[in-house]
Amino acid sequence: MRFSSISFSAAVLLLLSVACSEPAKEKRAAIDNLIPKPSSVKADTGSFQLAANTTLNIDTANLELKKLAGYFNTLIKPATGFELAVKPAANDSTGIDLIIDTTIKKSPEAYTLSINGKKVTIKAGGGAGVFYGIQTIRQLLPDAIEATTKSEANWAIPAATIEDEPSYEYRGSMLDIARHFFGPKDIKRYIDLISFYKMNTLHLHLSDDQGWRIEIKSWPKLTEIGSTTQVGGGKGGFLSQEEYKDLVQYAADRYITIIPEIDMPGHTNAALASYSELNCNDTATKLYSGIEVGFSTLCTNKEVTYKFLDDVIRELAALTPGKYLHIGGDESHATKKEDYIPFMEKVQLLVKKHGKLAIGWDEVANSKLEPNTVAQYWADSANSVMAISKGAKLIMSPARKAYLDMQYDSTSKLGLHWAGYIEVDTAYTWDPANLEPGIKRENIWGVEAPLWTETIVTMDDIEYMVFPRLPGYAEIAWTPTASRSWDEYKVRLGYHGPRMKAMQIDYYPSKKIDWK
Ligand code: TNX
Repeated sequence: MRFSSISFSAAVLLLLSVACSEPAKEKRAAIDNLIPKPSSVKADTGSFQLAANTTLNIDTANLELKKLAGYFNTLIKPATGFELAVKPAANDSTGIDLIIDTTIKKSPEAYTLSINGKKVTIKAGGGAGVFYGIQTIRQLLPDAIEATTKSEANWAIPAATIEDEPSYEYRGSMLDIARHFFGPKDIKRYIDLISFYKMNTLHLHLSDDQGWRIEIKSWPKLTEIGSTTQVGGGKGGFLSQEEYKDLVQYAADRYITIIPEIDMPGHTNAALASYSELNCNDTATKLYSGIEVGFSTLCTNKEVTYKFLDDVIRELAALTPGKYLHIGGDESHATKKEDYIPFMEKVQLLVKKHGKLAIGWDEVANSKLEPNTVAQYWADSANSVMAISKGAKLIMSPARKAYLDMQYDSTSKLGLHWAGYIEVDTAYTWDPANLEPGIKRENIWGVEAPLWTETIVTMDDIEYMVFPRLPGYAEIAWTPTASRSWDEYKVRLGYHGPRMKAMQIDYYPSKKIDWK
């Protein structure tokens, strides 16, 4: 009796351990794992077989579609070895149809994707939608599609019909290349990574106390002096205008707009160290490589300050096809409020003079706002509500939820924690339109997750802080809140582990996720 009960429990244990190890091997259909989650997905039976002789069918007179077809080929070529022929679309063609149909009345970012045994069709009102349809196909292909060398896999795309469109128009991330400098190669990788999750904006923080990172031809010492260090005292660096233009184009080819930020009147020590005349006492400051904030200010009542800003904004506007320039305005603790307010008003007018619209951190709301100035909520809901009352739309970047430089928990080796610890669930489980009383859906332009780089030195560091949180921010911006739930999302994210590995992303393996 006793013996048999022992063997019975041993058998149960054995069964249990077999059962427990099972889910790790279990494969879920790729169609169930898409991030961000599409508006509507109907899985079908069968699949489309991608092969060397598959054709990309387009309206060959459309240059944008030609580019998109080229992009598709560059995505799949390393892993598959295929270079698909691009052909004029014909009604009976088999293969992959990329279609821009300008009669579609939805957002140009919306797309439909249908896949069956004979054909894959992406249809959208604009190129952006086609691009997002391509990203969805990419996620439906095996993870091995991300390999950088030829890899053996069954390149099948599961049959389905997907209809999809973004919830918020603005979906972005910010990269601070001022505290630590990151050059074109890293920035391009960053662009590639965020575009995979259908984000459309990269905000580049180009100047701060520790470094000035963009060439300004009319004020050359900004980079000759102001770019030569970074946090910790490294050699820093800067982007030449040619490099910057190339990045803008690289981003545009991925339907990403770069928004350049020159932070002011505070966060300006690098400029103050480069030109003595920008200081009220006419003495250049020393270069700075610490991580304090709030100690520097441009001299707001000197004429030369506005000549300087006019030149900087003019050159930056000429490099920027997008509508917006970011003028910072945060943490200007060394500027008197009575100086800060007219300063931010004058700078908005300079931005306007050069044909652009301004974005400022939420403090900008203390000044009069030009029509269409956007406020970026990061810390102060009262400022943000004031911005709304002055007619502004908001970008939502609440530090306690969306700051990619916040540590995951108290054991994180990188990052800060002044706004709290942000584990993957904290990063995901918030609704921009339900975070602060007084900030409603109609006040919000979109969502941005900023990465400040005081503690971030290498691309690996970037990846570790950005992933796996960024896919969640992308989903918050893309997928309506009513269609999102943490319990469901965390499973999908678990299945993205192998994908991120295939993309060689050095992500933080959060214990909140059952990684596959
Ligand atoms: C606050 S957020 C800042 C940045 C810092 C960041 C560090 C904002 C507008 N200002 O200057 O880098 O905290 O988390």
